[in-house]
Amino acid sequence: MATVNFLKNFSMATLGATVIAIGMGGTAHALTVIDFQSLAQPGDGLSNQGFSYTEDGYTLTNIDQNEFVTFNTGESRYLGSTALINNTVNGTTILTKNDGAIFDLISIDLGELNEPFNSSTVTFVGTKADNSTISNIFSLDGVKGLQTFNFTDFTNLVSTTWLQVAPFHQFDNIVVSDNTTKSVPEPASLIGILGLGAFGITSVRKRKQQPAVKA
Ligand SMILES: [Ca+2]
Ligand SMILES: [Ca+2]
Ligand SMILES: [Ca+2]
Repeated sequence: MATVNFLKNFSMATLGATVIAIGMGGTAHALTVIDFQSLAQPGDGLSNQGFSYTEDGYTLTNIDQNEFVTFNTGESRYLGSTALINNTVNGTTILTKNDGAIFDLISIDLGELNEPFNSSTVTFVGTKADNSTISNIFSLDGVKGLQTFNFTDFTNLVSTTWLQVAPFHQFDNIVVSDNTTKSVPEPASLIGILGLGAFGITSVRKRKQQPAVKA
């Protein structure tokens, strides 16, 4: 019910969560921005951020050997806002919603990683609740700084996956839509996805160990 959703969104917004209610065909959608600002650190250098990061009910998982990292705010490659970096060459990042519910992916900010800054191409693959997949390919402008890319048809997702391919990127401000009017995938589908992830760890850890961030 629109009224109930509005009240829920209103109370979340009052609590400081980055949730906005917008009207879309009479249904209230809650937009959430994953901005990584809780990870910000002063000074130079990098901060290790572990293999998973959760914000606003969504989790980013790194299935490779090197932890996620962030540039501290005094680092020369810091892009003006704390962004997350998969620090494994060809490393895999997976975005899921914590309760296993489906979500829509609206946009993401991508920025160059190493100096001299080069144009990266990043391919995002979304897996939908019906097991079909969708991919979008974004090319960075090669100029230091974050750029917003809008997804096309990244709806009804159970996960989205992308790789840290040379010359590498950092990501920030992931905008997702929590559409509670849609169905929830079967638990078996989620177990299948986690199983694939576990297979990935075995093969990936043997051959992908180089850090993406230049020392
Ligand atoms: Ca947030
Ligand atoms: Ca940020
Ligand atoms: Ca750029």
